[in-house]
Amino acid sequence: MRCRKCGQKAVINMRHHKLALCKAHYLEWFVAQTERFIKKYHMFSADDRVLVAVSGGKDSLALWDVLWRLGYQADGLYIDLGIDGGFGYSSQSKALTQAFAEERGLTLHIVNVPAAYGASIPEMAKLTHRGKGKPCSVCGLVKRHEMNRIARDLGYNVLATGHNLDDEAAVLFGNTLTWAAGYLRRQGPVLPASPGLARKVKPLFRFYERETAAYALLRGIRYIYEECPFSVGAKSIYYKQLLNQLEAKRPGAKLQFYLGFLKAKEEGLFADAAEEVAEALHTCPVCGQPTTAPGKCAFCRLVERVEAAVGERGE
Ligand code: Q46
Ligand code: ZN
Ligand code: ZN
Repeated sequence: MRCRKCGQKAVINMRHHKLALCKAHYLEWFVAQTERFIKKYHMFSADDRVLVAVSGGKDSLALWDVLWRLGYQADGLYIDLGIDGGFGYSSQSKALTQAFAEERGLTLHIVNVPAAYGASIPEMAKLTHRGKGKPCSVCGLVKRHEMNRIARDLGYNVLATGHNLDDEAAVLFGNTLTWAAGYLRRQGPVLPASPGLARKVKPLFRFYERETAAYALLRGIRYIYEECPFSVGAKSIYYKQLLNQLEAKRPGAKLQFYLGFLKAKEEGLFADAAEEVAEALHTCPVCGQPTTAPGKCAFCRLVERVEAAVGERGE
């Protein structure tokens, strides 16, 4: 297989694009495509202050690397969840993220959840009996809240995450299986800013996972290979496998599935319902973030319960 641009040996063949490229041209293509998507979907411009949520994994570090190369004002946020999993998942991923930022002279903010709230994510889930042994719902709630908080407190108007097409298609597949209209309504590469919340963007959403992995590897980015230990058995992994089977038979099916959804939304699917939801939000009296709950937001209620349980434990 030869590179379409220079005829050298190709390192990657993207069947859905009918495009094979060598290392140099692949790296160039990936950066240019990201820039194209940022513009096409009106994600942000050079004047915006972007906070990139980095986990130490390939996608978020690849995203931060690309934004840095493109000259955007992009700082990083690492949330230390206090997850060990027998191999120091959080400490390893934090060290890799810090090394990445130092090598490039980039600003990295770190939130340490156990230090800030008195319990790690798995402890919070146990103490509050949430999630049936899985800390993922607590984790999602805390991560969302902390990203919004840091963006608001430090004046970032855009929050960027490294979700790739495989992630997005799997979430869409899950939401479609249950016709979860509320989630479908808010799913997309850009979630506009609302009072108290920064705009959320996913600049890598049109890249297949193997493409972001190839970018990170070819660029020599050191990232954590292991997944979070709690991701084992997650439904999203099963959906990804199903979609991969489909993709193997029909190259491009995943991209078509997702882009078709975006087009349907653009044409008005869920449009009426979105207005009703926007009106239902109000401000949490404790943290000031928007919430649909009648009183305090879910995060503040969680923290209260964690504090009470930690107090009872006599710490
Ligand atoms: S939610 Fe669950 Fe992830 Fe949090 S506990 Fe790990 S697997 S990191 S995206
Ligand atoms: Zn080439
Ligand atoms: Zn709150």
